[in-house]
Amino acid sequence: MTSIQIGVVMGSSSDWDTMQHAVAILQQFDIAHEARVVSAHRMPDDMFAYAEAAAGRGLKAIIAGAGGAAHLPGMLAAKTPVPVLGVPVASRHLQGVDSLHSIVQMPKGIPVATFAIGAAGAANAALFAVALLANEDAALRARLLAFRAEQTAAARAMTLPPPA
Ligand code: RP5
Repeated sequence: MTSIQIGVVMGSSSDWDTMQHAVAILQQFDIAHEARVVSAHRMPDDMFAYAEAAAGRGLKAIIAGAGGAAHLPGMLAAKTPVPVLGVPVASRHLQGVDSLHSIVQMPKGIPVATFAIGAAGAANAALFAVALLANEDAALRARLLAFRAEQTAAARAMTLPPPA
């Protein structure tokens, strides 16, 4: 059995609409991954246990999504040397600006790589994880380059309607 390379965690099942975009990318690239709810404030002991076990389990990165006062990515990063990629989930009242600031404004010493708010950030966090893994995997790098080439071709094929 292939060991899990990337962990995808989120503060609540309500984050899944956003975080599923990370999982879809990992599936597309056939990256062994797991996805689960690990809430910083509702299950702090589980969060610590997840972080403490991550390196020993062979995880290469953790993609962590959370909304509001989004402690999860930073607290995970504080408890593991495994790189943490933070995804700000759009919140009900502040549209995710609170999540973004909570994740990106880590004090010096414990970094969290922070991505855009919402689905684009979740997908990009997964693409970033693929790029990290591709440093040690030539076949995966070739697939990542092919993925980008498809985007380039699609952009070049874009046409615009006549002015209204
Ligand atoms: C955070 O609180 C979660 O990451 C989620 O974005 C937010 C709201 O959670 P629910 O009240 O929808 O479960 O912990």
